[in-house]
Amino acid sequence: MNRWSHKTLKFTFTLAALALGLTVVGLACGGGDESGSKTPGASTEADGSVSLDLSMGDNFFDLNGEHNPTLEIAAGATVEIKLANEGAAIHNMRFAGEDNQYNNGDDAVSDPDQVPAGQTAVIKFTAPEKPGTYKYQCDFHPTDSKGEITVK
Ligand SMILES: [Cu+2]
Repeated sequence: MNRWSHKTLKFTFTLAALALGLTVVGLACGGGDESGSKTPGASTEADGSVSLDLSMGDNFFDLNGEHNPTLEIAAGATVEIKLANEGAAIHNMRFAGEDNQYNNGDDAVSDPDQVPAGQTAVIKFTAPEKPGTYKYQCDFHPTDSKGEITVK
């Protein structure tokens, strides 16, 4: 093998390694798009279900310091939100459901529906199939403790 062909071989190998590296980076980036939620702190299971922790203060919902956060969830995902009342007042969480109206049959309400100071609760529901913006609130402080769930 002469000098030139050795150099060519080395160059080809470098190109191949570079291409492989780019492919791996490309795959890693693409995987994130399949997540069921882009909400910070939310975890998405393999089956598409979403779980996250939300605090309740006086009077606001709190996601890692963000008050009344907009939660982004995939259409049809199974959602479980663990609620912790870190305020002094009683709170809860109600999700308006598919019709985006409160106080009817398709609402989801935390269990228990009245959460005393220092206590925890869980709200479970299936995200609507139709993409859009849906409301959630605390029934005790509906003008202050409220937010939206963006279904995509
Ligand atoms: Cu409240």
